[in-house]
Amino acid sequence: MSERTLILVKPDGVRKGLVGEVLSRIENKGLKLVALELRTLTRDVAEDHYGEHRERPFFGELVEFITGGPLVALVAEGPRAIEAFRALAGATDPVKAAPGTLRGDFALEIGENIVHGSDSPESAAREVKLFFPELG
Ligand code: DAT
Ligand code: MG
Repeated sequence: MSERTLILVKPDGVRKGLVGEVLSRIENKGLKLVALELRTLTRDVAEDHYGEHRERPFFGELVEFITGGPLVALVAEGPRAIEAFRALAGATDPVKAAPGTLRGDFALEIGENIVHGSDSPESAAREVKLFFPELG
């Protein structure tokens, strides 16, 4: 059974020149790309995407950061794609993320942790629709 997940190479990842590295790891893992685009998020889309964090103290900074430059949004597909990419990404806090993961290898600060990946089938459905409504 195949599933889809929404992945972002966040603005810090694009700035650091890590798009190729992230795409390589996704493809090497065997996940299939089904949509991919470089874009800069509007505040509305950013606040919608991170809606679950609206009440958190870091929400304002998070929205500033994610709208602060171009990012790469993509949808990847494969068996257990959601969990597979979360494993490639590593823990949210890059200091705790295992070496060998994207966050473990390329980030140091929690607010600038290179990538996003949907965390459940429900968020994947919501996020894929938000970023790529044409995928249905
Ligand atoms: P994840 O991105 O691993 O799904 P999350 O959904 O808990 O993590 O949080 C979304 C993003 O918000 C996270 O990638 C970075 C930022 N963030 C989370 N906790 C934070 C904190 N304590 N301080 C600053 N930014 C934080
Ligand atoms: Mg999350």
